[in-house]
Amino acid sequence: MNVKRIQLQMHGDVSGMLVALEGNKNVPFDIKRVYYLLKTKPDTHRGLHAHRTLKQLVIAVRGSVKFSLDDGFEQMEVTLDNPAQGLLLDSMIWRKMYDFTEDCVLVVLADQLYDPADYIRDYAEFRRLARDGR
Ligand code: T46
Repeated sequence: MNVKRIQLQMHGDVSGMLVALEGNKNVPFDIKRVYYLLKTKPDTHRGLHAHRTLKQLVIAVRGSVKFSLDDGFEQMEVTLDNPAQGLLLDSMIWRKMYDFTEDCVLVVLADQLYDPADYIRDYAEFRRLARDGR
């Protein structure tokens, strides 16, 4: 599956810690957009879509969340709970995020601007497109 964990360097000194994100360096694309998810209500899920072409790097800078991922052929579960670890999601990955802790903040870096037309929100359509693409 085109999903990868990326280890990010944690810089630190006596005053605290810092993680730097740089396009085409530790983030493997040109960063066009940054957004964050926060205050997700307990016992709800988010996502339930795939992107036609968008690539993203997701980091739980606070708290934790689980991802259920599917490329149309196989499924995997990933827990994000470490601000020094990114989850690289390629295009055509169906995602559902769940089990958000109350304090969870997810920072997302994207290689494209927001485009609602890039979303596939119907799982049957996603699976058909994913399988046709191979
Ligand atoms: C993903 C996960 C981790 C915008 O106006 N601009 C934006 O850049 C984005 C991403 C969303 N929005 C609006 C569209 C909706 O009215 O914010 C609202 C919530 O967006 P969405 O339903 O897409 O949010 P999530 O939490 O289901 O998913 C988002 C990303 O869309 C998705 O690509 O991987 O975060």
